[in-house]
Amino acid sequence: MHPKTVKQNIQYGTAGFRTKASNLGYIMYRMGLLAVLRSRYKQGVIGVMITASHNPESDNGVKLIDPHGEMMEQSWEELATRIANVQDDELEAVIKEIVQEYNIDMSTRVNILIGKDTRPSSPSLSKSVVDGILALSGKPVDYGIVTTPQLHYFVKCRNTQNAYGVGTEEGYYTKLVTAFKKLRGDNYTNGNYTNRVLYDGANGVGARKIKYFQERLGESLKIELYNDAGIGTGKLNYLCGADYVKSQQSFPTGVPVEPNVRCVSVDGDADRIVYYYVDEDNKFHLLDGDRIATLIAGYLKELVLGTGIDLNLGLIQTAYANGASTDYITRQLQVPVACVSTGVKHLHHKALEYDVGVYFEANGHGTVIFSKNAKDKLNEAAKNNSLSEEQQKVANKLLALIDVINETVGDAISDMLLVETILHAKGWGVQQWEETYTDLPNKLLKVTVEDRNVISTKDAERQCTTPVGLQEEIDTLVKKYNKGRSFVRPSGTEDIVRVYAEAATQEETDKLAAEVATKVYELAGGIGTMPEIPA
Ligand code: G16
Repeated sequence: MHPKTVKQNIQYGTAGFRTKASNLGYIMYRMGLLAVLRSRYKQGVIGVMITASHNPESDNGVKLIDPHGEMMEQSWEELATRIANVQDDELEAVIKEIVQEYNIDMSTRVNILIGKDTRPSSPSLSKSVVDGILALSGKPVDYGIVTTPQLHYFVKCRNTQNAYGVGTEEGYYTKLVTAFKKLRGDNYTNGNYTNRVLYDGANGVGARKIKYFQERLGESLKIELYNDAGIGTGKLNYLCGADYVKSQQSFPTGVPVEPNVRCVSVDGDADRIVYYYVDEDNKFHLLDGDRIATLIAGYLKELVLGTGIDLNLGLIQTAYANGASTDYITRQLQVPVACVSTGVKHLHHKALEYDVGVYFEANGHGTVIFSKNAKDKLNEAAKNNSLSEEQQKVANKLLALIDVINETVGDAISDMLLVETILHAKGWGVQQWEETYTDLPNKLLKVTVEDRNVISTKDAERQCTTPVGLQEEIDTLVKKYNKGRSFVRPSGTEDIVRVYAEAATQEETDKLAAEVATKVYELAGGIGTMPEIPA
């Protein structure tokens, strides 16, 4: 039914398979098969999300969700790759091999939850996933158009028999909004904080779903929606959305420019968010994932101290984190920081080591997870009369805050509600938030090369090991600049190499980024136009 149409092997990337939508039919069918195997192996409900998130509208992709609601365990990525790339006439044998290797009981009936974003290609790809699930006698449960984090939430709810929350869209909105309103109380403004935010929906599913929040939040948070174009208009993520705003460091199209007003952009499947504003001089200010992480970690640390409970809190970043943010977190907030490779799967995994694990990528992808120990202790503290009234109050506040958070994965809308809650509690406007530290100027560039796999990295992607000589060139360039830092890595979602640079001034940063990009072009088989170095 779904023959293999592409000769070249496809790679499992940062967040599953992602490529031109027209090449994905057979991959989706095969991921339907894999989801059934995984579900039987784990004896739990699995999710399949059809989305290419921040990529252009013509791309699509698939993300697999494990029973706890997190991304599929990495050890199974190799199986996904094996199934995706095998020839049609060998597919059945490979499935049998895996069933044997993992001792999978094929008699159980399993539920696979399917969600999709608003891409025009998503309905037919979803049909291919359904065919794959049915071929192995699994039961597809179609949630239709939902955000990626919603599907993660539904999977977790199903696997906890709704203990985590009610596994429906209504259940999701009710959980988040009830907790948000409880924390906000009757005073919607506080000090410099105003209850108004301009929201860029990236012309995707995040625009659709925010409407349900608008209805339920009412005056408690006035969200003005922009970039809500219909399906198939070609406008998804185009000149707007979280990835555009972060990588271009500029204001998106379609959102009115009002000085000093808080704005947010989400991406194509609403799992990332960035904040920004323009000042009176029309200067653009970005508050990205690093800023969100520091705001959250600082506030949580205050609350944890306020309860008097001993909980260990840590923050997880990637090499893209601005050096100034890491400095601020370690020195000022005194919160330990770990650095891992790009991809929420890596950050989430590391965050599980803490009682309170805050993780964020600079691109706005992140959340907070609380250990069972932390939740048990907080629940005890909230009822423990030997603690002071204030300590009990703070424990209750933290418990409500946990309900605003989608712990399964980065969730743009839940993150926004969390940031708004913290700003409200502190009485901060966006400027006070920004004043906590000064970002080092930074720049992201993309270089197209013949084969991005010629670049390999180590040390959480901060050093590149091949092509030979490239790291030495980067080291030499970095040394020329005050506070210079740069690294390169192959993207796992786009067919390009990413270059990151930061330095003391924007001018130096732009130069360093372009020089490093040129070295990548020369040593890693660049194609197309050569990067230009500013004079
Ligand atoms: C995905 C991952 C993120 C990652 C991003 C870019 O996000 O979930 O963790 O930061 O891709 O990855 P890369 O630099 O490898 O292209 P999304 O929002 O596109 O699904």
